[in-house]
Amino acid sequence: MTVQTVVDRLRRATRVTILTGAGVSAASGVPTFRGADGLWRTYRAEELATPDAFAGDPALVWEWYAWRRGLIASCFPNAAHDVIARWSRTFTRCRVLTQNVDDLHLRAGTTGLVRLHGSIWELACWRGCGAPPWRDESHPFPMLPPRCPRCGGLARPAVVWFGESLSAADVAAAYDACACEVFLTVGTSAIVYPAAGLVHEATRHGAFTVEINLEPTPASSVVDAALQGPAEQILADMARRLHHETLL
Ligand code: BJW
Repeated sequence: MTVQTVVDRLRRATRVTILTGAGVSAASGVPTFRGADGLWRTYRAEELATPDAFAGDPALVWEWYAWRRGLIASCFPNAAHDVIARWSRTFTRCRVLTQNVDDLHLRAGTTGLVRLHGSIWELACWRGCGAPPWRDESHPFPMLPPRCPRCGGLARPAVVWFGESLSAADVAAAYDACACEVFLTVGTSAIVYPAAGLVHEATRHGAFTVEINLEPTPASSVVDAALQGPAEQILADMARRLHHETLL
Protein backbone atom coordinates (compact mmCIF):
# COMPACT_ATOMS: atom_id res chain seq x y z
CA MET A 1 0.00 0.00 0.00
CA THR A 2 1.24 3.47 -0.79
CA VAL A 3 0.78 6.87 0.79
CA GLN A 4 -1.44 7.81 -2.19
CA THR A 5 -3.82 4.90 -1.46
CA VAL A 6 -4.28 6.22 2.06
CA VAL A 7 -4.77 9.77 0.76
CA ASP A 8 -7.47 8.50 -1.62
CA ARG A 9 -9.25 6.88 1.33
CA LEU A 10 -8.93 10.06 3.40
CA ARG A 11 -10.29 12.21 0.58
CA ARG A 12 -13.53 10.17 0.54
CA ALA A 13 -13.82 9.91 4.32
CA THR A 14 -15.90 12.00 6.70
CA ARG A 15 -15.20 10.02 9.89
CA VAL A 16 -11.50 9.74 10.67
CA THR A 17 -9.92 8.56 13.92
CA ILE A 18 -6.25 8.94 14.82
CA LEU A 19 -4.60 7.08 17.71
CA THR A 20 -1.22 8.48 18.68
CA GLY A 21 1.70 7.42 20.85
CA ALA A 22 5.09 8.70 21.94
CA GLY A 23 6.57 8.48 18.40
CA VAL A 24 4.42 11.48 17.37
CA SER A 25 6.28 13.66 19.88
CA ALA A 26 9.74 12.21 19.18
CA ALA A 27 10.58 14.88 16.58
CA SER A 28 9.71 17.52 19.18
CA GLY A 29 12.43 16.11 21.44
CA VAL A 30 10.23 14.17 23.88
CA PRO A 31 11.84 10.75 24.54
CA THR A 32 9.73 7.68 23.71
CA PHE A 33 9.24 5.02 26.39
CA ARG A 34 10.71 1.98 24.76
CA GLY A 35 13.22 3.47 22.33
CA ALA A 36 16.98 3.69 22.87
CA ASP A 37 16.41 6.98 24.74
CA GLY A 38 13.58 5.52 26.83
CA LEU A 39 15.61 5.02 30.00
CA TRP A 40 15.76 7.57 32.84
CA ARG A 41 18.82 6.90 34.95
CA THR A 42 18.65 3.10 35.06
CA TYR A 43 14.88 2.80 35.22
CA ARG A 44 12.40 1.68 32.56
CA ALA A 45 8.93 3.28 32.38
CA GLU A 46 7.38 -0.01 33.55
CA GLU A 47 9.33 0.31 36.82
CA LEU A 48 8.26 3.91 37.54
CA ALA A 49 4.79 4.31 36.03
CA THR A 50 3.01 2.17 38.63
CA PRO A 51 1.14 2.86 41.89
CA ASP A 52 3.51 0.44 43.67
CA ALA A 53 6.58 2.39 42.55
CA PHE A 54 4.98 5.62 43.78
CA ALA A 55 3.93 4.08 47.10
CA GLY A 56 7.46 2.73 47.59
CA ASP A 57 9.42 5.85 46.65
CA PRO A 58 7.27 8.90 45.79
CA ALA A 59 10.31 11.20 45.72
CA LEU A 60 12.02 9.10 43.04
CA VAL A 61 8.89 8.90 40.87
CA TRP A 62 8.31 12.65 41.28
CA GLU A 63 11.92 13.35 40.26
CA TRP A 64 11.24 11.46 37.01
CA TYR A 65 8.05 13.45 36.36
CA ALA A 66 9.68 16.77 37.29
CA TRP A 67 12.52 16.00 34.83
CA ARG A 68 10.02 15.14 32.07
CA ARG A 69 7.92 18.25 32.76
CA GLY A 70 10.98 20.46 32.43
CA LEU A 71 11.94 18.76 29.18
CA ILE A 72 8.43 18.92 27.67
CA ALA A 73 8.07 22.59 28.66
CA SER A 74 10.94 23.40 26.30
CA CYS A 75 9.45 21.37 23.38
CA PHE A 76 7.10 22.53 20.64
CA PRO A 77 4.53 20.70 18.50
CA ASN A 78 6.04 19.29 15.28
CA ALA A 79 4.64 18.76 11.77
CA ALA A 80 2.81 15.58 12.86
CA HIS A 81 0.93 17.47 15.61
CA ASP A 82 0.18 20.29 13.16
CA VAL A 83 -1.27 18.01 10.46
CA ILE A 84 -3.37 16.12 13.02
CA ALA A 85 -4.63 19.43 14.46
CA ARG A 86 -5.59 20.65 11.00
CA TRP A 87 -7.42 17.40 10.19
CA SER A 88 -9.20 17.51 13.58
CA ARG A 89 -10.80 20.74 12.37
CA THR A 90 -11.40 19.91 8.70
CA PHE A 91 -12.84 16.37 8.60
CA THR A 92 -16.56 16.33 9.35
CA ARG A 93 -15.96 14.03 12.32
CA CYS A 94 -12.40 13.56 13.43
CA ARG A 95 -11.39 12.07 16.79
CA VAL A 96 -7.83 12.11 18.10
CA LEU A 97 -7.09 9.52 20.78
CA THR A 98 -3.71 10.06 22.38
CA GLN A 99 -1.72 8.00 24.85
CA ASN A 100 0.65 10.94 25.28
CA VAL A 101 0.57 13.01 28.45
CA ASP A 102 2.64 15.91 27.05
CA ASP A 103 -0.36 18.00 25.82
CA LEU A 104 1.47 18.82 22.56
CA HIS A 105 -1.71 17.94 20.61
CA LEU A 106 -3.59 20.54 22.65
CA ARG A 107 -0.85 23.10 22.10
CA ALA A 108 -1.09 22.44 18.33
CA GLY A 109 -4.83 23.26 18.47
CA THR A 110 -6.32 19.76 18.14
CA THR A 111 -10.05 19.51 18.75
CA GLY A 112 -12.02 16.35 19.62
CA LEU A 113 -9.06 15.10 21.67
CA VAL A 114 -9.25 12.21 24.16
CA ARG A 115 -6.22 11.96 26.48
CA LEU A 116 -6.39 8.30 27.38
CA HIS A 117 -3.50 8.37 29.87
CA GLY A 118 -4.14 11.85 31.33
CA SER A 119 -1.84 14.86 31.38
CA ILE A 120 1.55 15.40 32.98
CA TRP A 121 0.41 18.99 33.69
CA GLU A 122 -2.41 17.86 35.97
CA LEU A 123 -2.10 16.63 39.55
CA ALA A 124 -4.40 14.69 41.88
CA CYS A 125 -4.49 13.87 45.59
CA TRP A 126 -2.69 10.57 46.22
CA ARG A 127 -4.81 9.95 49.33
CA GLY A 128 -8.01 10.59 47.38
CA CYS A 129 -9.29 13.26 49.77
CA GLY A 130 -11.93 14.36 47.27
CA ALA A 131 -10.05 17.33 45.78
CA PRO A 132 -10.73 17.40 42.04
CA PRO A 133 -7.56 17.06 39.87
CA TRP A 134 -5.91 20.43 39.31
CA ARG A 135 -3.66 21.92 36.64
CA ASP A 136 -0.15 22.91 37.70
CA GLU A 137 2.29 24.03 35.01
CA SER A 138 5.05 25.12 37.40
CA HIS A 139 8.56 23.89 36.76
CA PRO A 140 10.60 23.48 38.74
CA PHE A 141 8.15 22.79 41.56
CA PRO A 142 8.67 25.09 44.57
CA MET A 143 8.51 21.91 46.70
CA LEU A 144 9.04 18.31 45.61
CA PRO A 145 7.01 16.17 46.05
CA PRO A 146 4.11 18.64 45.61
CA ARG A 147 1.24 18.52 48.10
CA CYS A 148 -2.55 18.45 47.76
CA PRO A 149 -3.92 22.01 48.24
CA ARG A 150 -6.97 20.67 50.08
CA CYS A 151 -5.63 18.13 52.59
CA GLY A 152 -1.88 18.81 52.50
CA GLY A 153 -1.17 15.15 51.67
CA LEU A 154 1.02 13.90 48.86
CA ALA A 155 -0.01 14.87 45.32
CA ARG A 156 0.49 12.54 42.34
CA PRO A 157 0.58 13.14 38.57
CA ALA A 158 -2.95 12.79 37.14
CA VAL A 159 -1.82 10.16 34.65
CA VAL A 160 -2.81 6.51 34.21
CA TRP A 161 -0.25 4.07 35.55
CA PHE A 162 0.01 0.34 34.82
CA GLY A 163 -2.69 -1.56 36.65
CA GLU A 164 -4.92 1.51 36.92
CA SER A 165 -8.17 1.93 35.02
CA LEU A 166 -8.55 4.56 32.35
CA SER A 167 -11.48 6.96 32.77
CA ALA A 168 -14.64 5.10 31.79
CA ALA A 169 -15.80 8.13 29.76
CA ASP A 170 -12.52 8.21 27.81
CA VAL A 171 -12.67 4.48 27.06
CA ALA A 172 -16.28 4.84 25.91
CA ALA A 173 -15.34 7.81 23.68
CA ALA A 174 -12.40 5.83 22.24
CA TYR A 175 -14.54 2.79 21.42
CA ASP A 176 -17.19 5.07 19.92
CA ALA A 177 -14.51 6.69 17.72
CA CYS A 178 -13.59 3.26 16.29
CA ALA A 179 -16.80 3.42 14.25
CA CYS A 180 -15.06 5.35 11.46
CA GLU A 181 -14.03 5.03 7.82
CA VAL A 182 -10.29 5.56 8.28
CA PHE A 183 -8.37 4.68 11.47
CA LEU A 184 -4.72 5.71 11.78
CA THR A 185 -2.43 4.38 14.50
CA VAL A 186 0.63 6.61 14.62
CA GLY A 187 3.91 6.37 16.54
CA THR A 188 2.85 3.77 19.09
CA SER A 189 4.47 0.43 19.88
CA ALA A 190 0.91 -0.98 20.08
CA ILE A 191 1.64 -3.10 23.15
CA VAL A 192 -0.12 -1.18 25.93
CA TYR A 193 -3.81 -2.01 26.44
CA PRO A 194 -6.57 -0.97 26.17
CA ALA A 195 -5.22 1.50 23.52
CA ALA A 196 -3.56 -1.36 21.59
CA GLY A 197 -6.95 -3.03 21.16
CA LEU A 198 -8.57 -0.08 19.40
CA VAL A 199 -7.24 -0.94 15.96
CA HIS A 200 -8.99 -4.33 16.23
CA GLU A 201 -12.21 -2.56 17.18
CA ALA A 202 -11.86 -0.25 14.15
CA THR A 203 -11.33 -3.30 11.90
CA ARG A 204 -14.50 -4.84 13.36
CA HIS A 205 -16.36 -1.69 12.29
CA GLY A 206 -15.03 -2.02 8.73
CA ALA A 207 -12.59 0.91 8.92
CA PHE A 208 -9.64 1.15 6.56
CA THR A 209 -6.77 0.89 9.04
CA VAL A 210 -3.34 2.47 8.66
CA GLU A 211 -0.18 2.32 10.76
CA ILE A 212 2.60 4.91 10.60
CA ASN A 213 5.73 3.91 12.53
CA LEU A 214 9.50 3.76 12.16
CA GLU A 215 9.39 0.00 12.70
CA PRO A 216 6.98 -2.94 12.61
CA THR A 217 4.74 -3.46 15.66
CA PRO A 218 2.10 -6.05 16.61
CA ALA A 219 -0.41 -3.80 14.75
CA SER A 220 1.50 -4.02 11.45
CA SER A 221 0.10 -7.42 10.51
CA VAL A 222 -3.44 -6.34 11.38
CA VAL A 223 -3.73 -3.05 9.47
CA ASP A 224 -4.65 -2.56 5.81
CA ALA A 225 -1.63 -0.31 5.21
CA ALA A 226 1.59 -0.26 7.27
CA LEU A 227 3.68 2.77 6.31
CA GLN A 228 7.23 2.72 7.66
CA GLY A 229 8.91 6.07 8.33
CA PRO A 230 8.81 9.19 10.51
CA ALA A 231 5.24 10.31 11.29
CA GLU A 232 6.17 13.98 10.91
CA GLN A 233 7.27 13.35 7.30
CA ILE A 234 4.59 10.88 6.22
CA LEU A 235 1.71 12.95 7.64
CA ALA A 236 3.10 16.15 6.09
CA ASP A 237 3.37 14.35 2.72
CA MET A 238 -0.24 13.11 3.05
CA ALA A 239 -1.47 16.59 3.97
CA ARG A 240 0.30 18.12 0.97
CA ARG A 241 -1.30 15.59 -1.38
CA LEU A 242 -4.76 15.99 0.19
CA HIS A 243 -4.60 19.76 0.10
CA HIS A 244 -3.33 19.78 -3.49
CA GLU A 245 -6.18 17.48 -4.62
CA THR A 246 -8.73 19.60 -2.79
CA LEU A 247 -7.55 22.65 -4.75
CA LEU A 248 -7.85 20.92 -8.16
C1 BJW B 1 7.97 6.72 15.71
C2 BJW B 1 8.80 7.85 15.62
C3 BJW B 1 8.53 8.76 14.58
C4 BJW B 1 9.43 6.67 17.34
N1 BJW B 1 7.55 8.51 13.73
N2 BJW B 1 7.01 6.49 14.85
C5 BJW B 1 -4.59 -6.90 27.95
C6 BJW B 1 -3.55 -7.76 27.63
C7 BJW B 1 -2.33 -7.69 28.31
C8 BJW B 1 -2.13 -6.76 29.32
C9 BJW B 1 -3.16 -5.92 29.64
C10 BJW B 1 -4.36 -6.00 28.97
N3 BJW B 1 -5.19 -5.05 29.48
C11 BJW B 1 -4.51 -4.36 30.43
C12 BJW B 1 -3.28 -4.88 30.57
C13 BJW B 1 -2.23 -4.41 31.51
C14 BJW B 1 -1.51 -3.17 31.04
C15 BJW B 1 -0.80 -3.45 29.72
O1 BJW B 1 -1.23 -3.10 28.65
N4 BJW B 1 0.37 -4.07 29.79
C16 BJW B 1 1.16 -4.36 28.60
C17 BJW B 1 2.54 -3.72 28.71
C18 BJW B 1 1.18 -5.83 28.37
N5 BJW B 1 -2.42 -2.04 30.89
C19 BJW B 1 -2.82 -1.32 31.92
O2 BJW B 1 -2.44 -1.57 33.05
C20 BJW B 1 -3.76 -0.18 31.65
N6 BJW B 1 -4.85 -0.25 32.55
C21 BJW B 1 -5.89 -1.06 32.37
O3 BJW B 1 -6.07 -1.66 31.33
O4 BJW B 1 -6.76 -1.12 33.45
C22 BJW B 1 -7.60 -2.26 33.57
C23 BJW B 1 -6.71 -3.49 33.89
C24 BJW B 1 -5.68 -3.38 34.80
C25 BJW B 1 -4.86 -4.48 35.07
C26 BJW B 1 -5.07 -5.68 34.39
C27 BJW B 1 -6.08 -5.76 33.44
C28 BJW B 1 -6.91 -4.64 33.19
C29 BJW B 1 -3.09 1.16 31.91
C30 BJW B 1 -1.96 1.43 30.98
C31 BJW B 1 -1.31 2.76 31.37
C32 BJW B 1 -0.04 3.03 30.60
N7 BJW B 1 0.63 4.13 31.21
C33 BJW B 1 1.82 4.69 30.56
C34 BJW B 1 2.39 5.82 31.48
C35 BJW B 1 1.51 7.07 31.40
C36 BJW B 1 2.02 8.15 32.29
C37 BJW B 1 3.37 8.67 31.85
O5 BJW B 1 3.57 9.07 30.69
O6 BJW B 1 4.24 8.72 32.72
O7 BJW B 1 1.50 5.22 29.27
S1 BJW B 1 3.08 3.48 30.22
C38 BJW B 1 3.58 4.17 28.67
O8 BJW B 1 3.22 3.27 27.58
C39 BJW B 1 2.71 5.43 28.49
C40 BJW B 1 2.39 5.38 27.03
O9 BJW B 1 1.25 6.17 26.76
C41 BJW B 1 2.18 3.91 26.78
C42 BJW B 1 2.32 3.51 25.33
O10 BJW B 1 3.59 3.77 24.84
P1 BJW B 1 3.78 4.33 23.34
O11 BJW B 1 3.14 5.64 23.21
O12 BJW B 1 3.34 3.27 22.40
O13 BJW B 1 5.37 4.56 23.30
P2 BJW B 1 6.56 3.55 22.99
O14 BJW B 1 7.81 4.17 23.44
O15 BJW B 1 6.24 2.19 23.50
O16 BJW B 1 6.56 3.44 21.39
C43 BJW B 1 6.90 4.53 20.56
C44 BJW B 1 6.75 4.08 19.13
O17 BJW B 1 6.99 5.20 18.30
C45 BJW B 1 7.74 2.99 18.71
O18 BJW B 1 7.02 1.95 18.07
C46 BJW B 1 8.68 3.70 17.72
O19 BJW B 1 9.11 2.86 16.65
C47 BJW B 1 7.78 4.81 17.20
N8 BJW B 1 8.46 6.03 16.73
N9 BJW B 1 9.78 7.82 16.59
C48 BJW B 1 6.86 7.39 13.83
N10 BJW B 1 9.33 9.91 14.39
